Amino acid sequence: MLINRKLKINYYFYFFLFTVISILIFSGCSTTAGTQKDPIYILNEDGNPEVYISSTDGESEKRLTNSDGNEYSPKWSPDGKSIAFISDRNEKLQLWVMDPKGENEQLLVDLIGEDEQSLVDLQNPEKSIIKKPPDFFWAPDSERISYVSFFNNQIDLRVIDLSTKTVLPVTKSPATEELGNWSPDGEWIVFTVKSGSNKLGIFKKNPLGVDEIELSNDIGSQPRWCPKGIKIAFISKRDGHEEIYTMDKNGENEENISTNDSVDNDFSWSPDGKRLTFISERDDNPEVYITTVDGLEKVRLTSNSASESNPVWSGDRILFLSDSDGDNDLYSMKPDGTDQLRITTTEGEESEPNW
Ligand SMILES: [Ca+2]
Ligand SMILES: [Ca+2]
Ligand SMILES: [Ca+2]
Ligand SMILES: [Ca+2]
Repeated sequence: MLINRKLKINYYFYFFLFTVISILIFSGCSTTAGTQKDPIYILNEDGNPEVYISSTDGESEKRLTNSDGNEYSPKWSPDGKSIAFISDRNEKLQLWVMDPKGENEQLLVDLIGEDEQSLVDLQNPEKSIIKKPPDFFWAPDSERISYVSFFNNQIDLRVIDLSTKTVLPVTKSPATEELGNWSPDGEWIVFTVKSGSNKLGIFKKNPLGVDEIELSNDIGSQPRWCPKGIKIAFISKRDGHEEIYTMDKNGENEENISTNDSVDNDFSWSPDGKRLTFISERDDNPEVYITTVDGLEKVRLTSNSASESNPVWSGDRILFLSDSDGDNDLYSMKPDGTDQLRITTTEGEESEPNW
């Protein structure tokens, strides 16, 4: 009896230990997946861009798409289960989604109408009405995507529900809007009205309600909520050149935080919303910098005569592009500029990194 009982206690103890260890390992993995995902990007090696994924250490990379068309703008869903991207493989710009292995590609929606396709040629932007791939942003719930549409010769913002494929108009006006991201609570979409209206500026709208609120009368670009939802950063040329501004989520306290006569742009929030990384040419050529959200403390993180671009802050690292060996490659570093790591080594052009 006693031996039996001892065995039983041992059994329960080891079962308990196994469960605890499993939970620790499992939750550790899912935490990582929720923050710093593997870098995805476009690689154009032979005139045919494709979506690629790399491990964070650069040791393994994999092509995810295989089409004759041009792919653009791969973006992770916040839950890390899907990658959305744009492709013109069907002779028109469309929004697609696939899983992280590059399988189960699914067409979501046309971004441009039949009549407008002939006006858009992203490979020759100087001849194109739209100069860059239409913006789109995952909702925090990973179930919806906001995007820019170009139909009936009109640029508007829309939201598609991924499970039902229902499309909801966010704006419907002759004005030209530029899309920003979702507020972290998923309630609001921030956007700018750049032309074609007597009310230009930065607005927020709740796509499921009726509220549309003006935040700024500046026709700033790239409005982005901070990950904690407290502030919105944007680029403004109100001083004649590009500067990074912040404002409170209600539009108050607009503040120039880059404060420099050179071009400052291309910013990305830190996950805690306390700092931003950005590109500045204040030291003669594009370099990666970080700044505190009040703009008071700035640190240059890179130092070379090459061009750095597209810094993306995720977890405790910054992913960025540099053409230091003649063509763009993907690198990452810590937010203090140390531990720089080269991720890709191709002779092709990497672009549009996301992680
Ligand atoms: Ca392709
Ligand atoms: Ca419009
Ligand atoms: Ca540089
Ligand atoms: Ca390269």
